[in-house]
Amino acid sequence: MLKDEDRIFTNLYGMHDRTLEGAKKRGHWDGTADIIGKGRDWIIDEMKASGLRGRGGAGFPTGLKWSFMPKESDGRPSYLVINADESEPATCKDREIMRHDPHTLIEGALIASFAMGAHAAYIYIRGEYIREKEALQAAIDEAYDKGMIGRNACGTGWDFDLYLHHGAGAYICGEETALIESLEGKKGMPRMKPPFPAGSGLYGCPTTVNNVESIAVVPTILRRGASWFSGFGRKNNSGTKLMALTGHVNTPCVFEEEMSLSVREIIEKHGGGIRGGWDNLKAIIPGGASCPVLPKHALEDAIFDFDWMRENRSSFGTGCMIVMDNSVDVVKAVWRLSKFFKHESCGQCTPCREGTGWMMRVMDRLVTGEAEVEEIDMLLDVTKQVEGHTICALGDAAAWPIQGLIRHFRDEIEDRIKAKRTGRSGAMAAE
Ligand code: L3W
Ligand code: SF4
Repeated sequence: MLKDEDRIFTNLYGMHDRTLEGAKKRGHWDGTADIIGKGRDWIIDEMKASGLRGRGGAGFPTGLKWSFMPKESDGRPSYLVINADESEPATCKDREIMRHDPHTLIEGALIASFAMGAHAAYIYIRGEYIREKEALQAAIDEAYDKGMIGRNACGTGWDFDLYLHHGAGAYICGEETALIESLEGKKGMPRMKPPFPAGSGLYGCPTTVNNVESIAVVPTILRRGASWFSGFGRKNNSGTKLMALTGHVNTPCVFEEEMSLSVREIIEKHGGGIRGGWDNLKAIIPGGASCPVLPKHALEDAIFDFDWMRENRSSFGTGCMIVMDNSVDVVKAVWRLSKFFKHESCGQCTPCREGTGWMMRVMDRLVTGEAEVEEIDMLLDVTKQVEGHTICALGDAAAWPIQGLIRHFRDEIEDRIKAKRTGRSGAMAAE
């Protein structure tokens, strides 16, 4: 369990002063110029050694991603883009950083941009995050006023500009290339990859897109050392992480914890246990709507990290867990997600545009029990036609929860179809 002194985010609940002065008192902006003075290679090597994996859902190694950026400029500027379009259902961790600890993000943006040779960074913030935008902009203005960023940032000789861009509320703009398109003033539609943004990103220039939390942890990692950070969690799953618990725990919350604790420890320590006790647990969705649901029997020894979740056919995602107790109609819960993905598909590629519609319509019939039992396998087949055949991960994200539902809760789907046939009240009407 993480001790208080090991926390990176010291103002998660907004109990302290979030201004520059308050942030400095809590240890932020301490020795920033010294860190930059150690040079680009040192910073990137430390980030690699820390084992930090991207905190936005995909878990790609951060230091490795930075190393893809060109060492020498070919005449094009390099950019850092920070993905603050936090829109994943139940994911609400980055918002706490921007509301209460914005200077961790700004200091991280400066150091990360320097390491990648970028003189400018953009933060793309979710359209619905109005208060967060205000808090962050106030902190950016203050950092400019006090010379922490801008010309000769922190007295390092490095010029650095930070821009805050307010999105318009489309989930797909959290996909990194759609976000770049949107920043360029176009419709937020994903691009084919490759090229990855490091080769051709914002305005066709080398770009790295990182999640808010991935950037906000950088200064503390570099101050305390890579081995301090990698000392938490298991190999390949290191560090501390902002996590959240929503749903049927006694105390839903956002918190910082070390990686690789058990799911049960996380729920009991931070969530105050399941409403009605552990035996009343039905299932979890580990870290975002795209992560396949896991039933209670799979969770007795579950470890909350990237590798365990992948090995058990789910995903750690953002680490923001949805907890469902036995009162939950899990078929209906996944049906609701299928509506979400259908609604948020940008419609650019056929398997996703048509497939999300097909999946939702079959789910409509399953949830009311009006489908035929054979349609369960037909639905599974449709998910496989979508998975891996789309431009961006939204297609996969729409397919995986349904696959997880069929894998673990097929009997519940069949029961409601049979109940409908026999006139029993097992099948609930979809809202
Ligand atoms: C250079 C290569 N760069 C990969 C980079 C790539 C990207 C990062 C990860 O989806 C997932 C999605 C959601 N050369 C590279 C390379 N990169 N290979 O690494 O890439 P990738 O493709 O693994 O993932 P992605 O497309 O970024 C993200 C899942 O996260 N998710 C979403 C959460 C949503 C939020 C939110 O609302 N804030 O976090 C939750 O599970 O479904 O599967 O930068 O360019 N060879
Ligand atoms: Fe758009 Fe869906 Fe294709 Fe992604 S997978 S580009 S969201 S249509």
